[in-house]
Amino acid sequence: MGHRRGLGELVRTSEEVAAALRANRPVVALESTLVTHGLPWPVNLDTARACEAAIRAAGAIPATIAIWHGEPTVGLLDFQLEELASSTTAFKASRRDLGVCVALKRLAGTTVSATMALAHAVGIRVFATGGIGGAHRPPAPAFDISADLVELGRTPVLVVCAGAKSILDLPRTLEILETLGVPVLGFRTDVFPTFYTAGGDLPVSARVESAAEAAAVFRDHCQLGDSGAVLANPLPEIDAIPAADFDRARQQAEADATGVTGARLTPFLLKRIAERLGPAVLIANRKLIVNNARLAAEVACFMGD
Ligand code: PSU
Ligand code: MN
Repeated sequence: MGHRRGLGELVRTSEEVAAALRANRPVVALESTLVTHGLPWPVNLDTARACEAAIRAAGAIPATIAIWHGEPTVGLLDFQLEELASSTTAFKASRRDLGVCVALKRLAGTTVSATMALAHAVGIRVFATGGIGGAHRPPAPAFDISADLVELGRTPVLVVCAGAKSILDLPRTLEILETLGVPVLGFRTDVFPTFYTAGGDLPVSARVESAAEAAAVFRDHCQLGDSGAVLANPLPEIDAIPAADFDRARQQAEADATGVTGARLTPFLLKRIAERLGPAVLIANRKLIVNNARLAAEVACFMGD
């Protein structure tokens, strides 16, 4: 058994992303489980491309991350993105699955936890997604807690998201983030956003008013410790889904989810809810993901060296 190689040695970085990192230009990581498991074809591909375009328009370089037939890849090329988006057999890789996917040469979308690990391995500090995973609600087991939270507790990457969906136990999710030392910053909001529904009544740990302020907070946070941080960016209320409609769909989805456990639970609930609520949720979902990509790029531009 040789010495343990760093995660970074196994990672393939696209030429464009590698050049940007060498030149200290702003780079934003994007995850790919929302492409393989979160959104249906062809909205998934369209959303992924729109994120990359929004990041470029804001002056940063996008780095979509996935496992490409066994290769952890930072900066998917467009043909790779298209194959991933149209695949019906791609895996969902969280942090623990990285070694499995490499050794068994799998094609996989990476979750927030796996994407954070790969982004950090190559030196990317800012990452955009739709929503983070968290602690599930009953009847899921009390210990069904996403690896996203654990990774946030140990990897210094800023995750820009629209909060988390209320399929999760949001109070418990926020308590776990506090326990793990993860600041939850509200972007021009005092409350933790609830993805594509309006409202939310749980406080964030601090509010920031600008991308520059978010970058300053994250830089100082990293000087003082090793954990990540969340920047929660609410979807404008005008685009949001009424919370009562969402709750009804959630309850029906939970009733249908009997026997669905583990990594399948989150995609199952999201798919059922989207089916019940119709095209409005896809429009809202796409919009918030692209909003987050844009904000992440703005923050990355203020991160400096
Ligand atoms: N939340 C969403 N859409 C998603 C996900 C979460 O609204 O697509 C994905 C993300 O990739 C997240 C993962 O990292 O689900 C969490 O899965 P789990 O709960 O199995 O850890
Ligand atoms: Mn789980």
